[in-house]
Amino acid sequence: MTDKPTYDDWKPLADKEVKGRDLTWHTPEGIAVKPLYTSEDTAALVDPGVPGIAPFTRGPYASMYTGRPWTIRQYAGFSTAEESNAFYRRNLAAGQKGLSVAFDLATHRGYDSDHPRVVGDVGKAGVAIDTVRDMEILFDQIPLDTMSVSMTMNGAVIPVLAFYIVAAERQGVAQDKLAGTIQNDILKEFMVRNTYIYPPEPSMRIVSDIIAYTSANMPKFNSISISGYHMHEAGATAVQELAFTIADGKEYAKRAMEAGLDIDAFAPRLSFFWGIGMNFFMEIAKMRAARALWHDVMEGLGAQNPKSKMLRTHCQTSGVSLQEQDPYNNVIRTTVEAMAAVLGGTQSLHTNALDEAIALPTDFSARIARNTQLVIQEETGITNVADPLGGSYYIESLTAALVEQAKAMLDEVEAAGGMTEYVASGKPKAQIEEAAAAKQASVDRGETVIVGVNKYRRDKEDEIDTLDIDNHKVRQSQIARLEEVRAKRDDFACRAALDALARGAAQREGNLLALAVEAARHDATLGEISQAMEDAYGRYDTIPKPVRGVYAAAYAEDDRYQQVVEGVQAVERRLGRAPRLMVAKMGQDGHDRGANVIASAFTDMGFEVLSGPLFQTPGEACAMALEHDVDAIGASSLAAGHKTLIPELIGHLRDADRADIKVIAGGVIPQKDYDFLRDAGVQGIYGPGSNVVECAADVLRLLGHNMPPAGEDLDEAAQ
Ligand code: MLC
Ligand code: 5AD
Repeated sequence: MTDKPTYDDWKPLADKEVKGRDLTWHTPEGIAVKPLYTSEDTAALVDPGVPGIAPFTRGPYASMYTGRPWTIRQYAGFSTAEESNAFYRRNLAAGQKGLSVAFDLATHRGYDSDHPRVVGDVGKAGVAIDTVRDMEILFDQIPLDTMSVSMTMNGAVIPVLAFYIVAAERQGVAQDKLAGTIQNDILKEFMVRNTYIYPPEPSMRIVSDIIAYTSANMPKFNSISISGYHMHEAGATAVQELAFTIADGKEYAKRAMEAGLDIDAFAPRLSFFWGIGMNFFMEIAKMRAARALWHDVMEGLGAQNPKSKMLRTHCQTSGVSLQEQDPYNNVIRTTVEAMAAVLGGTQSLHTNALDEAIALPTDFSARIARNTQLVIQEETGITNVADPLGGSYYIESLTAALVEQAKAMLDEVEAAGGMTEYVASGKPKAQIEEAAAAKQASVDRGETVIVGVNKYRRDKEDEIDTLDIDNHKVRQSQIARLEEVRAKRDDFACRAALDALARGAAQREGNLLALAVEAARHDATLGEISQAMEDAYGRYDTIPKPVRGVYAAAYAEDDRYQQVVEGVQAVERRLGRAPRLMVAKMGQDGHDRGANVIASAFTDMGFEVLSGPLFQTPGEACAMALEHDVDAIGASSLAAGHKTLIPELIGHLRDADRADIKVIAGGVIPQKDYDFLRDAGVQGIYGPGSNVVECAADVLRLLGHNMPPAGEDLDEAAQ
């Protein structure tokens, strides 16, 4: 028998075929992916073993999908509890298996629907929940003793979980029967998602109080969903997502142990959550690497029970990978991402709807999203073998590379004193923003191809039907119910329970969730329960600090970029100072990836950029713009508040006699709202897929500069 051919035998053949071109792919993680993997690559690696046995690289359960398929768990919520309940019931009847509640931003940030700061947010990006009564309606005719329910809540996690427990009680279901998951992952909120309420330290107490409460009273409930998803969406590389998420998990486990809990009493109910994007094999390897890493971390902390060391996860396909242009392509993207999640061994999955980049899902788009999973689960045969990719030379090599890189990053976190400290230093946020800016530059320059956006773009787009929510109507109905609940309750008992909660928060006594459950039984509202704790802890504010230099470096040689930079300089000569842009985030929308990318790119191009704090009211944004005498305001909106908040901002500018300040808008804004916004005075609208350099060129034009179209120089344009 001849010797088995090796990489060295293959290399000259490949070189000849491609005439010596280097076929190495350098990923954003800094991994050099070779054009071929062979048994030589895996010979030196530890064998990944089998699913269901430590270190669980190949999956947490022995039989995996051959025994039970993953849970089809679509994240949803909008408008009122009644409407969301009806939507859930339709979806369950059509094949969905578990529930996952999306709350509106007012709820996330601990405000009742009648609070003046949340006028634009009520019922928009999720369902509005103010009281136990709303929660009862949300789960009407959905038996909470058999349905597993995930709730994505972090800021107002105490009142929401308390409402859930009490709503179940009113359904006749005891706490120990409740199966589900609460997100309860506050560290990543400070890094990327931004729906925090209190400062980091008291927020960490809340997390460990919940872990303590659920491990004592709710044995089937997952106390936390340690989430990399939002880092992924904010632009993190796979290594950043892996390392920071595992480090978050370790931090929560350590805090719970410091609070006196036995690790094996709570660790089996810690769960994870990954974002799955288009880098197919990388995402599969990421999920496998995570399981191996978590196993080692938990061993290091002294866990004995195998379940404590077994990483179980939910996955969601990537929202930012989906586009407004040619939106049916999104069905294909989501299918590919869902396949990666499944081949990576997820326990539960959400597939995004095709209208993601425009609005919340309609019944139609939600059906296609759900059917994507049903088809994979029931038609492809993928579920018939546990971990079908185990042993692939490429997958195993990539998994090992990710483990190694993530370990180095975990060591860095450890050296900084753990993840709470590391997050407080702002370093992980800055690293993720840098990766995001680099990615955006690569898309804008066409190096990363997005079909239908920066390549194969259509001349004219077809309009698709999108969901529109009348937030004024939702707000009115929420206010009516709040009044009804407040009128009917025993105010004295309610006040006493809230006072006990406030004391518990201030004096570090008792369990905050237990105290809030008592207040919820007396129909305290979400805003009241949040406020009781805010009195002790205060509300946390941060000022965005955009990264610098990433854009400039990516565009060092680019003529058009140079033309824009010169345009900025010309305006600067005319004004006697650099043109000033304020990037505004109004309402409770904390999605700031886009705002940060704009701030960072415009700074590199020579603008003076003022980043407003998150959560401004239109009045506050206007006051800040006037104080700093800006030339233009870019309002970034990703949570559907644009039709309320942006016209209000323009109204304030007009009242102050400063209609000369140009207002542009960017983010998730449906085409059908463009005319409405233009009529209101918006002078430029930039949806997903907009080129940042061209956006800057437009702003220069608005500021009176004679900026030529792309591809022409100024002299041609003048002719
Ligand atoms: C599973 N089981 C098996 C099995 N597979 N038993 C035998 N053989 C097999 N092959 C058992 C399990 O042990 C378990 O029972 C039960 O079946 C359910 O399986 P599971 O793996 O626990 O699945 P599930 O209940 O779906 O839980 C998955 C999870 C959980 C652990 C990842 O945390 C979860 O559902 N998370 C969802 C989080 C989510 O939806 N988040 C949305 C975020 S959206 P037992 O008895 O052991 O429990 C978001 C967006 C935004 O964040 O920003 O707003
Ligand atoms: N309904 C359905 N999906 C939602 N998402 C966010 N809010 C909702 C909702 N109310 C999804 C989107 C988004 C991600 C954070 O979660 O895909 O990108």
